[in-house]
Amino acid sequence: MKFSGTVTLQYETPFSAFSVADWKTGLDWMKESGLDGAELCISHYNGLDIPAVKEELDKRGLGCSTLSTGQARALEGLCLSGVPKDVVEKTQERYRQHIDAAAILGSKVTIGLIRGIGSAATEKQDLAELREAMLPLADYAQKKGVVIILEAINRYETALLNTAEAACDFIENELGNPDSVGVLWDLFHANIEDMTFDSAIARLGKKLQHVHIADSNRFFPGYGHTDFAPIFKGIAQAGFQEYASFECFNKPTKEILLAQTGPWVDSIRRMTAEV
Ligand code: LER
Ligand code: MN
Repeated sequence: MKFSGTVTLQYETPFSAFSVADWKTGLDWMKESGLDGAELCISHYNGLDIPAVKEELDKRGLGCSTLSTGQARALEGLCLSGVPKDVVEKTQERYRQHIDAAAILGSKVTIGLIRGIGSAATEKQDLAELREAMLPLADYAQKKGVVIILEAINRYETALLNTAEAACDFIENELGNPDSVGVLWDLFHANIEDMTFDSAIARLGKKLQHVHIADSNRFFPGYGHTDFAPIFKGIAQAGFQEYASFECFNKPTKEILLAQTGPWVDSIRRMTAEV
C-alpha cells in the first residue's frame, strides 16, 4: 500500500495544507513525512507544464497517485451528466487531457462530483447519460494504460453512486466492467453510506483502486469516530497495493495534521506489515 497527500496546482482547496503558491513546499513536506506520492488537483492545462511537474516529483522520489479533477465543475460548469451535449463534449475533451497527463505522471484520474449531481427522480436518465459520456473515456484510458477512478460520494453532495456497491454495479453493468475503470473509496463518504466498512471492502474486491483518508467528520484520522485499524487491515488482507491518500480538512488544526501525518502513516504501515 502506498500513501499520498493532496497538493493543488491552480486553485485553493480545503483538502490541502498548502496553498497553490506553496505546492513545492507541500511536496517537500510529503517526502519528509514518508509519503510515497502526491494527489494533484488540476483544473485545466492552460499554462501547465506537466513534464516540469513530473520533474519536481521525481527530484523528491515521489509518485503521483491520482489527478483530482472536480474544481472544473464549480469553476467552469464542466459535468458528465444532466447538462447540454456541448458541455459533456467539453468535459470529455478535458478528461482526454487529464488521461494524457496521467500517462506522463504514471497516475490515475478521478471522476468525483464532475459526474453530475442528479436527483432521485431523474437517476435512471442521469446514469444513462453518465454511461454514454464515460464509455469513450474508458476506451481512451485503456489505450493510454491509465485507470479512471469513480468515487462513491455521499447523498448530500450527489444523488448518483453514493455507495461502494452502487459504484461497482455501475462499472459492471453499465460500463461493461473495463479494466480501465475502478473505484475511489473515500472513508468519509463510506462512513455515511456503506452498510459496513467490511462489506464494502468485500464488494469492492479488485475494483478498489484508491482510498481517500479522512475521519467521520472529515478531520485528520483520530479526531472523529472512525476506527481505522480494521479498515486498513481489511484492505491489506484483500491485497490492496494502490494509494491511500489524505483528503481531510486542516482540522483539528493544520499544525496537528502536519506533525501527525508521518507517525500515523508509520503506524498503519507497521500494522499492515503483520497482515
Ligand atoms: C472529492 O474527492 C470528494 O470527496 C468530494 O466530497 C469533494 O466535495
Ligand atoms: Mn474524496
